[in-house]
Amino acid sequence: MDIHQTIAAIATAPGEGAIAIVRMSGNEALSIAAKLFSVPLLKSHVAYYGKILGANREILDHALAICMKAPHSYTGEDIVELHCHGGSFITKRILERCLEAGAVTAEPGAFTFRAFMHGKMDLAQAEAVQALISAKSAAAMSHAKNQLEGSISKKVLLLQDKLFGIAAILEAWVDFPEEGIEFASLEDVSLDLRLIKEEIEAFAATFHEGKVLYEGLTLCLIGAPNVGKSSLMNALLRKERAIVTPIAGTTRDILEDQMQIGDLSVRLLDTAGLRETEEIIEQEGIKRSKNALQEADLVLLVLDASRTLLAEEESLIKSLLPEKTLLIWNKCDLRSDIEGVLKISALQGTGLDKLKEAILAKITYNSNKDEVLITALRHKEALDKSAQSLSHVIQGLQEGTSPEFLTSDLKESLQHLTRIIGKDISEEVLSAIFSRFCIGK
Ligand SMILES: Nc1nc2c(ncn2[C@@H]2O[C@H](COP(=O)(O)OP(=O)(O)O)[C@@H](O)[C@H]2O)c(=O)[nH]1
Ligand SMILES: [Mg+2]
Repeated sequence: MDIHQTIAAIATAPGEGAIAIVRMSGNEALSIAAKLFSVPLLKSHVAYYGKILGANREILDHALAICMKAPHSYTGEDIVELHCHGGSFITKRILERCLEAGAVTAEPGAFTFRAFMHGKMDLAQAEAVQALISAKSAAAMSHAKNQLEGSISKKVLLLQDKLFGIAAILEAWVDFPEEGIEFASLEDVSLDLRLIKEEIEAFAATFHEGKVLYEGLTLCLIGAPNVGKSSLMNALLRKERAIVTPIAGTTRDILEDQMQIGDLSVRLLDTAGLRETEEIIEQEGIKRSKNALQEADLVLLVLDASRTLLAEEESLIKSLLPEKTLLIWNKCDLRSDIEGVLKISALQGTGLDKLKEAILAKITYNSNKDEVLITALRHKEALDKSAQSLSHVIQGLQEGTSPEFLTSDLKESLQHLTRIIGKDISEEVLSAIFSRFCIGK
């Protein structure tokens, strides 16, 4: 991405609206504005009312124009914003006029990319801009805002600081092999490294929670036919979404719907009951149930409290991952002396609040808004690699490897952390990140 040209884009959402904004950023922004706006933009950060003029001085629109002179702007460059009437035709025409007058079209994320290149924000903050725009729940928005304010960057810098301290000790050992050892004992350094590594791993482990926060949670109802999966789906959604009948094999296809649990958005899947069958449609439904099972973040295995467990159910329970499964005893209106933690009646709607609490507890989602979570796979991979390099250092220390060799692993660990905030990063990675942005951001 070339940052020497002056870019222009429509910054507001497409369609009709009261006002739309066309903006430009770059060295030529002000001189281009002088060609197409009837009033000179003398002062920075002041709105001027005037006319947008075509190449032959014809009036295209009446508008407000604001310039924000470098470095006091979003991108760190001269920016001009034209606030015009919000029709899609007129805004396109005004954008074209900017291009005629010397600007080039902005690629997705180009403005934020420039902000990053000019040191207005680091890479984790730039990624937060997009996260904020695409946030679909209050919790996701609040997290993105913290990230934009630098929460992830601060945490990374803190970890790096600690590693720099260790690097200094290792270097002292190299430079002063005799006295150096007195700076710190081998055990102390090992212990410190282990603690830092654990901290990095714990930070990486927040990825799951972060993903749930942004993308929501997929819950899958699984069980034998007629245990009340569809009834539970309806009870949770509070509407008659799925067909419920006493006939086994009623649900064939996967049914899907959205709901909220606490501040999380949840995708609920109802599936065909698992059993041996010759019926072709039902067989296909069962195949789909098994796929949905794989895809789910959490499986709700529904059991019928009014009868004893079937052999198939016993083996199903054994085949599911305990950390991904909740056992739910339904039809407790028919029999309540059952031993089980989650007892519900989908028919009467009892036990559902406890079930929701159990779901939140199971996915270890805590709505503590101040906790710093990572949500980008890129960040998780960098943290994993950083921890891995540290384990090489720790292992080397134990085996008595000379400090010279250990410093290179330590540097690598630091480098992986640095990539999160965006130094030392390849062009491909950068363009992959910014191409996900919208145009004009
Ligand atoms: N008594 C009682 N019957 C239920 C309950 N939940 C479902 N049923 C009945 O069990 C039958 C099968 O329910 P359905 O939801 O279709 O089960 P699915 O095959 O697992 O989807 C229907 O006749 C429901 O009315 C419950 O909590 N208590
Ligand atoms: Mg069903």
